[in-house]
Amino acid sequence: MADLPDAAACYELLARMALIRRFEEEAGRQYQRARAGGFLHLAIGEEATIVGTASVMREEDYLIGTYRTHGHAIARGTDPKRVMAELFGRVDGTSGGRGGSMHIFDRERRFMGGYGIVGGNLPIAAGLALSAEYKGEDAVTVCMFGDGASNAGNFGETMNLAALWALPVLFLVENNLYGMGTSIERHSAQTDLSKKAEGYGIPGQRIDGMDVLAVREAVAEGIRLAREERRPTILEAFTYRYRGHSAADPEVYRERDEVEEWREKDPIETFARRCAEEGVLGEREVNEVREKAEQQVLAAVEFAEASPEPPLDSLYENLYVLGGDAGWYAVDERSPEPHRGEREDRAMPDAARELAEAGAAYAGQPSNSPRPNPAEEGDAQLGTEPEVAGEAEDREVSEEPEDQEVER
Ligand SMILES: Cc1ncc(C[n+]2csc(CCOP(=O)(O)OP(=O)(O)O)c2C)c(N)n1
Ligand SMILES: [Mg+2]
Repeated sequence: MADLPDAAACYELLARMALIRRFEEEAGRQYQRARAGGFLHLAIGEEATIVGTASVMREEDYLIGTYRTHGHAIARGTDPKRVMAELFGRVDGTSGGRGGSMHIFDRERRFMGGYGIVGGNLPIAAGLALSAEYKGEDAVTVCMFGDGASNAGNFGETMNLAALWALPVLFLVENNLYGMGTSIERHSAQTDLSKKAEGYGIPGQRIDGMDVLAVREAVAEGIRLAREERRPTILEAFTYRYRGHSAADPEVYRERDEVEEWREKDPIETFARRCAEEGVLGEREVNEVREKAEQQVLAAVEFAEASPEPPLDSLYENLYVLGGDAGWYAVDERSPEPHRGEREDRAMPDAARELAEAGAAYAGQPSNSPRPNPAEEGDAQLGTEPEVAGEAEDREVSEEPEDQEVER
């Protein structure tokens, strides 16, 4: 077990984790109140992986993540007020209110997003690392993504180029055991994700993502390898999200007991307890950390509420369209039947099966006539969002796809 750093460093680690936890709880509440719009993916439970990583990065280093990255931006130093304003769709948000929860971005702090496309951030990370190499900079890129993303085609393409071109990049898999409602045993042929490094001749290591110090130590070494030896690494951090995949997740794929077991390893509680036991932080400091987090988050909500919505005449700013045939198309193809080797006939809970059947029935509707385009129907003015890949999938998890309002 890694030794505790000095009191100031322990205080900072605890404060960041507590702030992110409180921020995300509040984001969930504001989503229920329909103040935060779009989709919302919370990383409650994953704070040690996020904070441990960011804590050993230099200012010049790049961090890039997925759609579950409110905490990543805050860990990088982005003001929680601007993150909350982004969730509220307001002009003072990190993306001017245009991106929402999945697209937090802060170029100044070199937090490069925020991507709704699973695995979409991987090649971009290689590009960031290549640009640093090209410009002769010392910056290292840290790329964080989910266990599910490690199956994407561009995972292999990115790893190959990163290894081949000796790019200064560290890949960190946030293995929370699920890709949406699909457990790792059902989505990855190789469940030891650190072994995926072997095929590219780069180091791979598994770490305890619930232990902020273990994450710090391994990430610091991975960053050193990238910076000094131009060697990419894959780290697989075991972590867990206590909440559903997104706010619209009935969670039929896991048992309550499993969530409770992980809560007992809570990264914030265990770290606070250890700091107290070893006499590095007193009860006063631990309470102070919580109170400060509370105040910062309430101030963030107040700020977001007071920030105006983008003016209507700015609707077409920052947009580009290729060609004239813009439109949205969805492809729904799924079967409720078990796939060979999955043994779902035995292991699949009834509720999960009913859900799959409902999905298949939904997809089986006649699709030879084009799906309505919300822009053409005029719904766009009413605030209906166009569907992008991530959102379409999210909605399938909900038993009643149209009822997103009810889920909030
Ligand atoms: C290319 C692509 N395919 C499918 C989706 C739908 N989708 C959104 S999140 C997700 C699961 C990803 O799981 P994982 O990589 O483990 O990340 P986690 O959500 O657990 O953090 C899927 C399949 C998407 N957004 N993009
Ligand atoms: Mg996952």
